Amino acid sequence: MTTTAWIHGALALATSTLLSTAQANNLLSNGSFEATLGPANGGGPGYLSFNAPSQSIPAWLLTSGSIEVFTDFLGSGTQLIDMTGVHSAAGGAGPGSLQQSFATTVGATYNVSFMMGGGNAPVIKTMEVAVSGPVSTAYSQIFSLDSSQLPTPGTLTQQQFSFIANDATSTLRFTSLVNDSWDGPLLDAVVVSAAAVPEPANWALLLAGLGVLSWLRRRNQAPSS
Ligand SMILES: [Ca+2]
Repeated sequence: MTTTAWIHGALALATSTLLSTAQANNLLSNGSFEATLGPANGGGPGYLSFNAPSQSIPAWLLTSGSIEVFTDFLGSGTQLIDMTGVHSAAGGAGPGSLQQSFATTVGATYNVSFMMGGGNAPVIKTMEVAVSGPVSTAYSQIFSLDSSQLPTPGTLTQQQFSFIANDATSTLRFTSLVNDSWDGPLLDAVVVSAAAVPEPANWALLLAGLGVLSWLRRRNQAPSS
């Protein structure tokens, strides 16, 4: 094996190690709502409603309002959540608030991604997304979606943000802000992962390899005397 081949091999190893570090695990359980009671109970495409307080959605806590497990929208897997289950005007408990807590390291950065969608009037679906712990709120933002702009009714779009944890336990909470909506805001594929912090040894190997490659290239390009 030549020196250059060896360096290329080492670079590939360091790069793949860095990439695998980035492919972090989901800190949430049942983030895609596939472990719920939805379709089986409904006997096929359809929905199932839950009112707060409820722990019927495994790993999640419904703290207020109502939600529905849907099976006939284009999310991830076969099930997702309609965050406004049965709205108040229809005699329901209104927009839902769904949360899950997980362990975090104070000062560490976390990436959150989720899918959001909607259908039927009103076309604008809004949802507050917050991360809080016993000490303070690390993140709070209102996500708004014009569901008439979706390529296909029922399509969901990817959303993401990052937060720095203030507490050893953080609670991610989704709260629908739409009280006269049948379909949406829809929620699916919620993933929380620790931001990749590459091992110093991997970075050192990567930088050293790049340095040697650069030196080899310069040496090869040097005019022969
Ligand atoms: Ca799903």
